[in-house]
Amino acid sequence: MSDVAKRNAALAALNLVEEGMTLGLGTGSTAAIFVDELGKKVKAGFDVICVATSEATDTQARELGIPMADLDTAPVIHLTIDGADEFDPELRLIKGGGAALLREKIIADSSDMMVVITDATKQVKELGAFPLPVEVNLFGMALTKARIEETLEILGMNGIQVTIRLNAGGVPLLTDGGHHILDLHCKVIPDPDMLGAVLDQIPGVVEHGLFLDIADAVIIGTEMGAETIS
Ligand code: ABF
Repeated sequence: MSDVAKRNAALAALNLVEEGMTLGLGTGSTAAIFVDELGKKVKAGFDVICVATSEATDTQARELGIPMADLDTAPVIHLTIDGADEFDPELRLIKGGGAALLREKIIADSSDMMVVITDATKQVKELGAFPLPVEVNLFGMALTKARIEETLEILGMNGIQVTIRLNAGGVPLLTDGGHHILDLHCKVIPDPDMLGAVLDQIPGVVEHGLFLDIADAVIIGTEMGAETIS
């Protein structure tokens, strides 16, 4: 995605922000542009309070002087703006490429409105080309991985590679929540609702990157502007 398209999506989302709102701030490069632009409005006296979906976003926002609350003190979140790795025609998402899916989903699901900022390269007819991130507890991870692989076979999704997300140092990544991430290289997910429901039942799975019935709109940035689908 070009930075022009990202910025156009972020600016379109900024138009949705009203004085006095509590905002959820997403994670990823497009969300980071939104936070930068929001910081300019706050510097000009715009009144908002925000919660962040990751330590990285929290740090960026605080450095820009954006007032931050934590989830326990934010009574309501009016609007969350976040990125995505894929979206389909029903606005179902794959998220978690940035390893922030747990807080992203908690915040998005708790928000009155959740709006995705992205571009056409993330638009798919069927989810799955992007490896599906699944956040797993460190305890018994090998058992959880085996259960996930077995479950995929039962669903007829055979021979799917499941890999552990590594950090830049080449060791298993630890999320903000202190968990690991397994990436499911599904290639295509014929029934995201079924897969999501089944993953939710596997002991050791903390959360997964299928965001189903959560996004209210997707803003698709282009070189010329932005288009919103809802
Ligand atoms: C985040 O946005 C992640 O869930 C996802 O991986 C990322 C996409 O970021 P980018 O805007 O950099 O494409 O919410």
